[in-house]
Amino acid sequence: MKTIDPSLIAAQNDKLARHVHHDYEHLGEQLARRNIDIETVRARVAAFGVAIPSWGVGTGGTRFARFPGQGEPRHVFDKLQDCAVIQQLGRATPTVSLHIPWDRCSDWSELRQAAEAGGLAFDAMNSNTFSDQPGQPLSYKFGSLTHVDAAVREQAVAHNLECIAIGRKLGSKALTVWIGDGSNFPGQQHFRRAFDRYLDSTRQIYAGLPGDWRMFLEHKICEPAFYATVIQDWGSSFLAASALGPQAQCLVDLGHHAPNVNIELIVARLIAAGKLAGFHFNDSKYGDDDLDAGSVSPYRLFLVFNELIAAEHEQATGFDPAYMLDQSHNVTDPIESLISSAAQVQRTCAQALLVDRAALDAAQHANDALTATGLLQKAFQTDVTPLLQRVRLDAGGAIDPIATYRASGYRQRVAEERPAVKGGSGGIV
Ligand code: LRH
Ligand code: MN
Repeated sequence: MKTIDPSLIAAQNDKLARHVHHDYEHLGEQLARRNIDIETVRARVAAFGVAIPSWGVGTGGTRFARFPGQGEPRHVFDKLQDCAVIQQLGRATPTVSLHIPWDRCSDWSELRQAAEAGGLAFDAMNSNTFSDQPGQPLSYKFGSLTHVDAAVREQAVAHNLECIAIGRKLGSKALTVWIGDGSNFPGQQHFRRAFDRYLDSTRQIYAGLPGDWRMFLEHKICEPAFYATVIQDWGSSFLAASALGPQAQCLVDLGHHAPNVNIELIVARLIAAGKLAGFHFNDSKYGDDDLDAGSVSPYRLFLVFNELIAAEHEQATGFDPAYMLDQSHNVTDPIESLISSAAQVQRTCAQALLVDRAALDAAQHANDALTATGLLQKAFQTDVTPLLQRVRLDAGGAIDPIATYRASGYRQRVAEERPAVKGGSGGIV
């Protein structure tokens, strides 16, 4: 795995380290005046990790077109190498979430060794019954796990069980099930029967879960179905996860809600029920835009993390969320977007750790709304850059990962090794 020469990272860091230590000490003094021990925050942030979506290291597209960049990964091993570079520089992405069949390979143990060589492990597996593969006997045009034809449902169940089998070889401990099943016309689908078929199919997948695995159900308001989606919202997902059992939980993709939905409230509800699987972090302005996390509404991301850190602080029962990115990089270098998005999510976690929880409790009990919301804004408005730089430096990463990545010429290097890819019709990958 040919990543970046560590001596280049060290040389880049040498230019900046003195400032980082100075700025870190200064931030420490500021936080100490707020009764916050920066060392405690640094330790928690250093332990924070968010998984990289394997499908995010290639250039993404929309239904209209995809404009491939230089050095597009050719296969899952190229993707892993790019993920290793993201981890080498940012030190916030120790795991990769694979998507089958996009990441199919002939030797899973070889893939596992390659990942370990790159300092990576595997997070949740993702099944794909939202598109037809070459040679696939039955089409998912009219659905998969909820299709009216039992043979199609069986095919979709078998695919999910295969994803579990692959994940077991790779050391993964979870399966994410997102299906596009739904309808485009009123009357096209019987809502209750479709949901019953979903439960019947997911029960068969659930029965195939190893005891230490989890099943993440991912809801989405629309696309590819544009009238109704079987698992359209957290309510449908929660009903299903509750019917399936304790290993089934609800995964929140930030882009899968109607505009202005209060996602942090949904998160609080799922935490209270012990049913929060985790997240697909990204950002959006209109629909499932899959934009870089925190790039449009960083305060919205902060309000989600405020609920997560509050739950951690209060030791909420069954609270063990999986953190993953799920983005489509249509106009940026995917490696740069993933490095900066992971750092943005890490930054948001750090900011949420600065909320004075005791003062917040007191303000809430006193119905002092202005003080309460002011405590959140104070944490959000704290520049934690020196802390993030220190965490990367201590972990052997790059103080300025994007500048170091660009100085490395990695993209130009892989562009020579990997044949150029022609632009093509639409599709996210
Ligand atoms: C669906 C989704 C799902 C993935 C896919 C790539 O929109 O968020 O999580 O399978 O994107
Ligand atoms: Mn998603």
